[in-house]
Amino acid sequence: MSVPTTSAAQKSAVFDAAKVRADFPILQELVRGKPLVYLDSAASTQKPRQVIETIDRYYRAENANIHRGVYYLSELATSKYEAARETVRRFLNAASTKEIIFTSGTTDSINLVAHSFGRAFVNEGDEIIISAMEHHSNIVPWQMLAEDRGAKIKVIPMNDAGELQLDALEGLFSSRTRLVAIVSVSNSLGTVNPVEDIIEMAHSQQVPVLLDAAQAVAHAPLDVQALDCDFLAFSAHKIFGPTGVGVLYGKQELLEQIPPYKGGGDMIREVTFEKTTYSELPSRFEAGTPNIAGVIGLGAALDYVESIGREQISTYEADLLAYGEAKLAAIDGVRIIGTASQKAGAISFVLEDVHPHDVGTFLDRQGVAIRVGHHCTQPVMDRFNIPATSRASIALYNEKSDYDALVEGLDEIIKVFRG
Ligand code: 7TS
Repeated sequence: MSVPTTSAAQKSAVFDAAKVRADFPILQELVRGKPLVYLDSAASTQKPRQVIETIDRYYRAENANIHRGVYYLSELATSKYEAARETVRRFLNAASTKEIIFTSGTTDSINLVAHSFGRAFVNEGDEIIISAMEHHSNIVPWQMLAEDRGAKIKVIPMNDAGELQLDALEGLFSSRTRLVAIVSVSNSLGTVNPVEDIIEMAHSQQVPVLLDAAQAVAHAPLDVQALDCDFLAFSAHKIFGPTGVGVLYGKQELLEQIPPYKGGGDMIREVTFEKTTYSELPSRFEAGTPNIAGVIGLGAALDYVESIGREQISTYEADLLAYGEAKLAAIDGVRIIGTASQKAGAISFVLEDVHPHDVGTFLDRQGVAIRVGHHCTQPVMDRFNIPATSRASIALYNEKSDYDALVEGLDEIIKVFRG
């Protein structure tokens, strides 16, 4: 009789929220004398001890520069760094580690594509399609490119629910369209975009697609081959890893056609004063000493997520988000901004007659951390004709009691402001 093996899915068939919470030391901290209620994971997630300990161990026992030493520590650091690349490859289901470029974050990844893809493929009169709900980091690099090349930005509009209007997308394509760059999950509305449909539409016009997966990455499975996206960007700090490190996935055939972004050490084959030849993928795009500890920490973060199971996380969070939305919507004077049929992670809202900054400051005194402002999506605020929202965003360590604390805080605010 064969011994049954435990698959990752079986291991985590039951999502144990208390156990998950216990992995995050910061959630044990008191804030302003109160237990921390952390509802700002869309800005940055907290880190489990598995990640903290991996980075701690790296600096205590494994630290050296990579790709250049012939001694033990350098070889060890190199093998850990490259093992993290394989972890990312597996996590995204990319075809090869050549397709995984380490960057400093989503913003850096998008700038890399804007710069390198832009230099290779975008010329005067060409067009880039983005959407009405992009984060500034998926708007500004394209505007800079457009200005530089004399290209044009076109924008997929959205409806009052905060859903992209795909019927309008059809009409935006032209023979000059060079790229569609689109957010998978909106950070300010929580909308989950139908990226599969968008990719299919773009590919039918021979246009490649970049996905900004900064928000999507921590909430549901991601498979770049199933999606067939051409580029995908995310940041480690939004998926329980450290700040200052991120990933650009790119299809090998595309990465091979675009020039390096930054020049320096580690990305060259041979340098003379007359001419430099560049190294192979992926190091061609990783000039200089990278964030080695950060990359290794990212690997630990992805292993952590896998040990829990992305399907389990997605199911758990969907239930949690529905609970939060129902509770917030039931408050007299609360208007939820972004009511798409598919949402993940974030709930934005405005409270009648109270500025979001007052909401945020008041909640902070209760130990409740939310983000208020335009969330680096000013065009979204303009679309809804509001200056700012309050945003409560979750990750796998949140519980219904976090939303309860938020709602209690809002009830208090209403009492104060309405007398
Ligand atoms: N794209 C999206 C969709 C984002 O939500 C963010 C950060 C970025 C790109 C940029 O990521 P970075 O790691 O390069 O800075 N979003 C947020 C937020 O919602 N609150 O703070 C940062």
